[in-house]
Amino acid sequence: MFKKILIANRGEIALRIIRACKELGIATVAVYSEADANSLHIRFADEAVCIGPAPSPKSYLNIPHLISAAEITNAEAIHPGYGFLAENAHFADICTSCGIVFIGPTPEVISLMGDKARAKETMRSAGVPVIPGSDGTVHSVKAAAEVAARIGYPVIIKAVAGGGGRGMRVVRFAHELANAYNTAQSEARAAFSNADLYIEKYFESPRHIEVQLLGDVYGNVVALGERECSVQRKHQKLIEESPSPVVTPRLRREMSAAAVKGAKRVHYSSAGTIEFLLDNRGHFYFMEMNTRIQVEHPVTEMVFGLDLVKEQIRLAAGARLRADLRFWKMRGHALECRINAEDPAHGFRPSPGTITSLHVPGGMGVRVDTHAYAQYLLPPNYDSLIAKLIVHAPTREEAIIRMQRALDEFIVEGIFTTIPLHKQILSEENFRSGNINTSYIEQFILKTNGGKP
Ligand code: MV4
Repeated sequence: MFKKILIANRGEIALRIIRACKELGIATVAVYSEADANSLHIRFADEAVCIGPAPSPKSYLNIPHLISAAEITNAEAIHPGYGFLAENAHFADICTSCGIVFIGPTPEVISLMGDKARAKETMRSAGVPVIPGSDGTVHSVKAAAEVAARIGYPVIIKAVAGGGGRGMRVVRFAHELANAYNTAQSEARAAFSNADLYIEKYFESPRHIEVQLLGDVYGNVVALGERECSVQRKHQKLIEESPSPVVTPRLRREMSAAAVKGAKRVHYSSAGTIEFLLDNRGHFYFMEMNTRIQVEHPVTEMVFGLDLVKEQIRLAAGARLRADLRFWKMRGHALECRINAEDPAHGFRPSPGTITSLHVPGGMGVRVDTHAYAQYLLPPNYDSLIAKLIVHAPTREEAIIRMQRALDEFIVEGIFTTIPLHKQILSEENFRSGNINTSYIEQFILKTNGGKP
């Protein structure tokens, strides 16, 4: 096992990784930008190294600075968390060349899954159902029009280097195709320095359901149930849960088997997630694979009673996947609300500043993953997640009641947060009956009252 790990991240996930390391008896090195000098991850790590000024490209994305910090502290491995360099194949490759273990899959797999068209082709050839569309990329309006005519409108044009909702264009009629194609191409070139596009059948209001995976370097892969992530706004998830209210034991077996088959095909060797789109007929299709630990991993942890970050670290150290994991069963229901420093009453505008007072909920079945504390000055430079409130209860109904109780106890003063929005969603009838899809927020929350919760 590693003796010392450097955490190339900040915020709640840096604390989450430090906690796992402490329980594994591994020493930790925090890195921080000048804007994060008063952050908790520095306090709880054994050592801390400043890696540059506030803007991420100069600090948390600065590969030479991170490698130097690992070298001067003798860290044997780097945990990238999520975001920043977590899915950067070049960074994973540099770590390996410098004799530092990158805690994640191989650079080859990161790079393959980062190309959404190649990822899809790989999954299709492994026998995983994929969304009907172009074979690989399309290189002209004419080629796109031929695919669209074959699969039928509406279609969606996506950037191969996109993902997470960036660089997409929905096309409802043939006469809109040329314009959408050219716009998508320019946007993709500007945003990702890669203009390649692919095209697929567009599903209206699908559900977003993802399967958690763990794989080892010996070819063993296990699926740990699904997470329902349909409650999102502009591709930012707001609430996640496990299990999904619509996934039956049979559908779970089918999705898990497909996800395991796909992961085995690429020799996947870490914690990872396969995202599926579930249509209104109950058919599921591969969408993307995320090669990192995800923000919403705690809902899976709560229903399995398993520490995914500890397992991910053990796997990176070359451990075999625990053979008994295949037989573990999900227990109860977990919900996660993302508490962001944003004002939902004013278009979710960011709300940085000082948290003047803070009271965090507790009690049975309540978990709060946060780096916030009273008098913490939230810097404006990074994402607005300040806490993840996770509850676990025997049933979905009880989990919802427990979440309402915990949200009522959560007091954050000095900044605006998404807490009032979460209270509104949890009392809304469609959410309570599990009638949610990717249009849920636009349909039932924002349309009803002009965005004011
Ligand atoms: C789609 C789709 C409908 N049809 N693809 C958005 C994020 C990226 N992972 C892919 N996304 C979508 N792809 C087809 N063929 C609808 C979405 C989508 C979505 C997916 C998951 C979660 C939220 C979403 C919100 C809007 C659209």
